[in-house]
Amino acid sequence: MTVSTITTAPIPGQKPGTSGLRKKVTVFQQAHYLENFVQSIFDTVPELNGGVLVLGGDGRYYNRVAVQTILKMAAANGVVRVLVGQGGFLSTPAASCVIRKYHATGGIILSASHNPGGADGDFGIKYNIDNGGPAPEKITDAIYARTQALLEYRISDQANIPLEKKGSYTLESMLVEVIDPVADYAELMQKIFDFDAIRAWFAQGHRMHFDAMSAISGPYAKQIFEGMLGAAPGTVVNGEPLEDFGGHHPDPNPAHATDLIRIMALPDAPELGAASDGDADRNMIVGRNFLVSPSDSLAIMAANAALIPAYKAGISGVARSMPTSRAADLVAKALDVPCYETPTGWKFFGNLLDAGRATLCGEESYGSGSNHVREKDGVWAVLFWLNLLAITGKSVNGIVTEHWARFGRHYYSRHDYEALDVGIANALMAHLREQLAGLAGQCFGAYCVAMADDFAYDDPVDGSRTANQGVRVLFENGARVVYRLSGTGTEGATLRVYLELFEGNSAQHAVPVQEMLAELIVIAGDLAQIAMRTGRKEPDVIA
Ligand code: G16
Repeated sequence: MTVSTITTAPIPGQKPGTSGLRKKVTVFQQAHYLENFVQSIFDTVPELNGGVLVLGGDGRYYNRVAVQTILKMAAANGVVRVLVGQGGFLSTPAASCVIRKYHATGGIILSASHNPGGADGDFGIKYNIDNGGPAPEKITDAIYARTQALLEYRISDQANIPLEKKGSYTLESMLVEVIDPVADYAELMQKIFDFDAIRAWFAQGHRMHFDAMSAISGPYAKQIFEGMLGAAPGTVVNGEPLEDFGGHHPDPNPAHATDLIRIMALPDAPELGAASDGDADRNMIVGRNFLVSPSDSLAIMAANAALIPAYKAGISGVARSMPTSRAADLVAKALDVPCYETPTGWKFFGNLLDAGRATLCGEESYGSGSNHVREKDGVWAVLFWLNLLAITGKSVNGIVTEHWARFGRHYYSRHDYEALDVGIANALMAHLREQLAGLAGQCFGAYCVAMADDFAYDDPVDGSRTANQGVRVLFENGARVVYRLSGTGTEGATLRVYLELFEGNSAQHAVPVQEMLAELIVIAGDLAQIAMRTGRKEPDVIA
């Protein structure tokens, strides 16, 4: 048993994006690729030497290999104890929960989230800090800088740890504890929600359909919904995590969770439909033939938080990413609590949650969460809705339409243009930025521009400034278009166009979304010259 120091060289492009480093599996399989990034984490976070690390991933292809490599590198870099999920599994929110519960120094989470898996799919790695949340940019920037100067890494040559069996093992002088990936998380959920009320709701014969998309939410959903809450066996489908997600694209949105949408449109559909993504931090909520937009879901959670045991004393504030619709802002105003607008990326919520300024956070990208962990949390969101259904006796559709009647409806859609040429996408954004100064006052039909800018965020807790976070165009009639390039893709560039239109009159609330947004969609396309510059007539994904 020896620790070796291996000579390496910097590898270009190891820059973490919106959520960690995401690349094709084949890129991660290149010699030294994973090791260089992992050593850069250990070099950037010296507290890990002598510290406690949490480790696990969503089980996608390469997860097992990467876990063993990281364990051997952790031992060689002075980590004294690692908590690793059995089988190498930990959902992203569960990893956050375990980091917090055991006061770990940090965690390494292996996932490319909603991106497809398998040998030809994507893989990813990110570092979370001791609050359980994604490392802030000053740390990810430092990790990246370290990758560009790295000349060696350290690794033990000891045999693999048997990850399939719970128990304690030693690797060099490091203690490796293989833990139940679900237990700590399930215990936390019991403290937040009214499990008795939900159990009674299922016992009355109410039904749910949860599609785990063959990803990591399956074991959590099965144990909590079917095991602890008494949902009928079979409530959770695609519940076994598979290395290639069974060919599913584990992204819970109408474009990829098509089975769920179809089932929820059947005459005998259950009351609640839900899905989660690769690493179980996203959620999609569906009523009978009725899709809940993630932005609305956040607003509705905020408006009804007092019905949930953990939030019954009230919420301190709400936070949403900038492109997320402004539905939550109206609720915050009614509750007389602040609403924070942050850049895209869950890492920006961490400071607000730590400082107690926000209790609930959410994003248009099918993510919501609270101060219980420092990641968004798919199963938590489904439990929130289950708890609301059980306590109110209302339907999903009823809760949403009542909310619109009270606050008005923010019609909302996101149009994605995927795998664009990077140069073309950057030029499109540059062209938009060039127009910004002259846009205010211009009218396009009934849409007159009130304000246009490139969003910058000043963190109210640590004073840091994050600029260039997306072009937003606000219209006098309350409509808004936002343009930004995704930071999570692995192929070319993805242009995201976020469209929003407020309608206060409930007689207008049943108009189909794309129909309501039709004029704004044309204006958004013209302003950015999308068809002309990209050659695309239609978006690849409408969410
Ligand atoms: C990540 C981030 C989210 C972000 C989403 C989309 O989610 O954690 O905050 O909203 O990506 O980001 P982008 O628009 O840059 O692709 P996940 O579920 O992929 O970890």
